[in-house]
Amino acid sequence: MSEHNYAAVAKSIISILPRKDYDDESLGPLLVRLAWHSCATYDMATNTGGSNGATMRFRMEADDEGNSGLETGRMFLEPIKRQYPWISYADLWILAGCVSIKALGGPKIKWRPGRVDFVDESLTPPNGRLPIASKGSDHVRNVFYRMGFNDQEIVCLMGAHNLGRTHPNRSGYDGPWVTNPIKFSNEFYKLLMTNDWQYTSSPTGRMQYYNHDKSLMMLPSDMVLVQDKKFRKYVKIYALDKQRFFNDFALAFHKLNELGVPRR
Ligand code: ZEM
Repeated sequence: MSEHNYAAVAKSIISILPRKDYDDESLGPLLVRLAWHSCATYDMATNTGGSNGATMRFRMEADDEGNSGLETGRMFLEPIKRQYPWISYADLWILAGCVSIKALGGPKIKWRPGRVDFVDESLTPPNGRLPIASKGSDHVRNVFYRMGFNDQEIVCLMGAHNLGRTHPNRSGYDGPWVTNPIKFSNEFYKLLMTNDWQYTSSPTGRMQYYNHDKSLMMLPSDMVLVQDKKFRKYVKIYALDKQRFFNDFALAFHKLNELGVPRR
């Protein structure tokens, strides 16, 4: 078996994405969220957390409330890890996110391997670094500024909510953001700009926004992007210019994937 054949791993990941029995028939969105949460613990001030280390393998991070459901994503990648035992989990999770975005019609994300799996469990970042969907613009800014992102990058990265859905048995929220949750597009921004949103309780009692027939949803933290004037400016830009969104997203997602990864 040849090592470092990341193209072969990518191909194998693409082959397991379609699944008739799962959600909207693709594992892609879940794997994008797995990659995102493996990065989203990063703290620039202490250079801790982030995708290097694959610390979500450890109980404390796996059990962080925000990571609910991601054990399923990690489980789906186990056969790939067995097929290519030389790849680190840390690289595999990020590669799976990049490959899924492209396979679902999104931009090509620049990929760099080199992450390692920590053996020392004490290097696991503390719980509570992930963003909380019920909170407002201050919280959203604090979390993303802590990672080193600016307002434009925040709005851009949130465009990943063009993919997938919220699950009552995971986060307590209910429904997809867009009409085709397995096609990467800028529809999320277009929908944010409409007035079709009612602040209502989900079946589990979480407060969220539904459209008129409850077929689509927004999290309170998504709605912040149009309530806050500085964020709203970028929502408008990305709603009107899909190509610009794709270009900016590819840069921001790559930056996310590199946070805390030691590079020579
Ligand atoms: Zn999400 N996200 N996210 N996100 N996310 C969910 C689902 C997905 C927040 C959040 O609380 C939630 C980013 C930013 C933020 C994806 C990607 C990215 C869910 C639903 C919640 C509650 C989980 C469930 O029930 O299954 C918050 C508060 C965010 C920032 C303020 C960024 C940035 C992302 C990538 C770049 C994706 C792809 C999903 C869909 C997962 C799936 O299983 O379909």
